[in-house]
Amino acid sequence: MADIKNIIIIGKVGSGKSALANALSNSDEFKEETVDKEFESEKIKYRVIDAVGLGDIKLTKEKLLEKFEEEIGTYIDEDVSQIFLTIEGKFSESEKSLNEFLWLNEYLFDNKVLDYTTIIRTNFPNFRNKENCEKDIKELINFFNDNGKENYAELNEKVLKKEKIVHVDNPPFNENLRKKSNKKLLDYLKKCSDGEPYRSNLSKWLTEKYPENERENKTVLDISGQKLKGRLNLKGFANLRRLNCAGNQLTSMDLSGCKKLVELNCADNKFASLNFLKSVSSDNLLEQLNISNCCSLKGDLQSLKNLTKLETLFITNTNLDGDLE
Ligand SMILES: Nc1nc2c(ncn2[C@@H]2O[C@H](COP(=O)(O)OP(=O)(O)O)[C@@H](O)[C@H]2O)c(=O)[nH]1
Ligand SMILES: [Mg+2]
Repeated sequence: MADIKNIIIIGKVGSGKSALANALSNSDEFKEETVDKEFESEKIKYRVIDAVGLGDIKLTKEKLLEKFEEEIGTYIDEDVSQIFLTIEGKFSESEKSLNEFLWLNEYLFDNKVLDYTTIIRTNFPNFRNKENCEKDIKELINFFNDNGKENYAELNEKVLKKEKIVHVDNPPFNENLRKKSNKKLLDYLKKCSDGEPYRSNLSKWLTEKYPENERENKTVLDISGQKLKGRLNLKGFANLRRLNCAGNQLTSMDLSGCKKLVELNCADNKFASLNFLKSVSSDNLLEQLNISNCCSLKGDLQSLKNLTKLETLFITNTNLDGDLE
């Protein structure tokens, strides 16, 4: 779907993500739940996606990753034009969410997220004053420098020093300000509209090797031991019965396209949770599953619950807990 530009808004809970999504799409549809909305400006089609909030003390990183996969995974598997990272108020109060953002980068975005990220300073009443905005950027650069973290230095290099930052103010019920911030954001997006969108290396590799119109014929797929990294979406493999993707560095999968899967070997990978198994359909045919040697696997075995036909399970050398009935 190259004709629509996906914009994903990520940031701390309460940092103005939904207000930004509303200002951008000129609507009131973004509230608590994650939603997406399509709109058009100067003949360019956009889809804005309001992601799960970061920095929630009740969520572990693994749970957060699960939520991201469930709610925005399919968008990430398409092209992503821009990630809008919202930062509101004092930077020091955003540290937990910034760290989570950079952690998610490895699991969801091939460590390339910063090449597509723009910081949106929300709730910035002086957003029309250039000096104020520049002062704020300097302070932000200093904050990231002082912190001494490699990741933060990268935020300076790839985002701030490239002037990928927009200051806005979207207070509720202020149509006038909202229009101004809408214009500022759309002008900015138009400026970046020629840029290459984000697409994972794995998705590019898969499309090259298995063009989407040829996937339906495949019943067996062996992509083991190929140093594949990140998130694997096997959409279109509608007749796949046996999949071997063992011995890679996969961090998650979307198997919702593979309704006929009987045998799945995904041993020796970097999955953080078994959440990807939820993407198999409820009437799945899976009989054999190998998830052994996935040392980073944590959490419980809940996700195995809907595998009602499962006969054989290899599960040694993981950090999973809980009983198998
Ligand atoms: N003054 C002002 N208030 C804002 C701005 N952005 C969001 N808010 C308010 O801050 C609160 C949280 O915003 P919301 O968009 O729901 O945050 P989210 O959790 O990141 O989606 C709401 O009461 C908003 O009306 C802004 O730019 N300026
Ligand atoms: Mg919200």
